[in-house]
Amino acid sequence: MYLSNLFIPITKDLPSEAKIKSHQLMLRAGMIKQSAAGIYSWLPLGFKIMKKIEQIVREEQNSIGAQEMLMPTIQSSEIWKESGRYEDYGQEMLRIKDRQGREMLYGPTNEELITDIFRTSMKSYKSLPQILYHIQWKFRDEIRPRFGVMRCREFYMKDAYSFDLNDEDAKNSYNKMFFSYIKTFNRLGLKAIPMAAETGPIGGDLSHEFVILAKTGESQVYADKRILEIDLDEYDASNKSLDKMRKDFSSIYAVTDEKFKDHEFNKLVKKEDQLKTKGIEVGHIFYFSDKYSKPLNCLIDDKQGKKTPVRMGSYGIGISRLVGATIEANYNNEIMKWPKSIAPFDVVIIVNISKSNKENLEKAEKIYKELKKQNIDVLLDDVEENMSNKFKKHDLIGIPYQIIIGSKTEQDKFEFKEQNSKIQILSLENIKSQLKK
Ligand code: 5CA
Repeated sequence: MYLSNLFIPITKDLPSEAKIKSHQLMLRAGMIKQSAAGIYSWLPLGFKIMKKIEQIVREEQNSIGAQEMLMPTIQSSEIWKESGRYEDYGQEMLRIKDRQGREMLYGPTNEELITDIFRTSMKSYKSLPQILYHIQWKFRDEIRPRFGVMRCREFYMKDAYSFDLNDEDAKNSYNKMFFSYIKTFNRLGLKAIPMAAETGPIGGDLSHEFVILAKTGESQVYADKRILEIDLDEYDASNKSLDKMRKDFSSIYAVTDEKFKDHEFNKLVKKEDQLKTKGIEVGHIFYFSDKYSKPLNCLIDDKQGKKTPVRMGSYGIGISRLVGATIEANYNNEIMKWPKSIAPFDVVIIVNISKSNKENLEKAEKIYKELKKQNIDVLLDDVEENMSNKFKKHDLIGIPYQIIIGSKTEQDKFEFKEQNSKIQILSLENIKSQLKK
């Protein structure tokens, strides 16, 4: 992609409500544009990053056998009346009437709809276990949408639902999903700490929030510092049961505000290890057994032929929120830093171009073609602009590697720079092999 062809409306004008860095940087880099309070359009740069996050989430869900499907954004109120949540959900639910006067709603979550799909299709324990998921827009009419994509009214979420015969199997599904979340956030370059959490309007008795520590987070969290030392890359999962694995990642004290009890914290965590800070919730998982299957009459024949409500859990990841959360976790002043796994491009070629000198651009185009051949996703900055502006712009966009073609470029050696490191002078072959790594 040539920068001159990219729709990337970089701006310096920020609205006063852009209070936190991720919101400011996303607007400045032309990643999103607000269309109404808490509702955003995703412009090409922001959209590309969000899609990369989505793809990693998808791969990790598929790898535990979860099956992707797609449910609609608009739901009928009938199933919500059956579960009793139509009234309970209150003003956060956006209610709509169709032309026949039927009560509809924009889905804030999908427990009811998936239970309805399941009850009409699956009748026997032989079809269990199942995990179904979709990645779809949700709407919650938040009283105070703020912080850009972090607390929106319309947001993009992966939500998965597990179906099992009994509580023991269902806990196994919960543990499987728990561990897959640890892996997912690790691939996204994030340290998301699982914290014991309240279940809120989703309900149930077992729940964890996955929280990234950040000063601008909205959740107050309390933890034993030692939980920060647990590292998936050093964890040996061989011969361990899923239950043991979940416990290894969640037995050190870490809770959200609602679960916090002062005396318990002081009793369980040494003073010097106590961590009281803020965090961003990027995922939330729930085990709620028959909370929905019972009122919705979603019954399964067990091995003895007796009908029993299917046992369920639900598992969310805030995909659009993760774009902002990743910025909050990694930015440095006016510089965004994307983990390589989700960076909008692998590398940018920054070319010093003037009207009189087209030679640099020709060199750059040659490199561009070579890298493209290797399946490296490269952006070529072919805009006529002074180099210091170009550097500022690329600091903002945050592509992890730069190749600089300017006065210092020799015959076949180029300036190559990894974000936050020194410039190296390398041949194209060396650059290719560094990028391939
Ligand atoms: N049905 C369950 C699990 S699928 C559920 O809806 N859980 S949730 O309410 O915790 O939402 C899941 C994730 O969506 C959250 O962890 C958060 O990352 C994201 N999320 C929730 N509300 C918003 C919002 N208003 N703006 C952006 N992301 C949100």
